[in-house]
Amino acid sequence: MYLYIPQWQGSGPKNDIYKGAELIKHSILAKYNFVAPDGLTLNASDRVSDIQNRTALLNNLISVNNIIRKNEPQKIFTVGGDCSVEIAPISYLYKNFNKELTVLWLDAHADLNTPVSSPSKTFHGMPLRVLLGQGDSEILNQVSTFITTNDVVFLGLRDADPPEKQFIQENNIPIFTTREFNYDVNVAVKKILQITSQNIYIHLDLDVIDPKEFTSVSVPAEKGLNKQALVLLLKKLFESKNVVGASIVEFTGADPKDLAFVKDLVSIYTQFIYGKI
Ligand SMILES: [Mn+2]
Repeated sequence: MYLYIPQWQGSGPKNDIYKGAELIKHSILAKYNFVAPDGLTLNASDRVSDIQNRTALLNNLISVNNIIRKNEPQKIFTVGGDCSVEIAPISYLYKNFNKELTVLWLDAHADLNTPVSSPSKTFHGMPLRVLLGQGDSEILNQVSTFITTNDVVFLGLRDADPPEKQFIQENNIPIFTTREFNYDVNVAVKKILQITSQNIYIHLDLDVIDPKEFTSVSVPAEKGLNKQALVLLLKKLFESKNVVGASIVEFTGADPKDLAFVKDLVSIYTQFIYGKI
């Protein structure tokens, strides 16, 4: 299924991510069969229990769970929205594929904070930790199955907070750096294919891309992936693995030129997820 989730509240006080999602929707998604969850709130809410907009985010997590459970899809392609929109899709797919799923986290950030460790208290820095079973208890109650640290591979991570770095080290989570990737994409891809399971989920926060090539993100970080290398990786993954889910998240739409690249990405995903449309 193709899910459209323009939730922005995980990114902080400004709704730039909502504007970016709407731009993608109106410019690109019209010809595909995207559905939005019922009951999604696009309002801000208070900071509670060290999470900005917590009430809105908890409500939206329940809404996304509902639409997925009602449809029971085999594959899910999600266009966001902020990074935290993927908690429900990833947890569902992990359960559906009997825990045989590698979650490939393409992101400048680790998204491994807890409400206590998070410097910003924004929820888009926490979704991977939630998927691993740690964080706000009411939010965790809405997650049906937790993944493990053995199921995660980072790609392009370069801006992790100290507690996140410690967590990654303690749990030996592999990281493919942008340097080795941009240096020889074929070698890096080969290694990624070797250490991942046959079923793959691709989380794609657009801030994994180098800000010199793509600026329309809310938390840019220097020295990112080349767009060309990213496209090659995605194509190889779709050719070699069973990609059961994927996302495009964190687009602000600040530079309209970046929309063309998002269009290319949507086109790659939709060609492979459910075949050609
Ligand atoms: Mn990020």
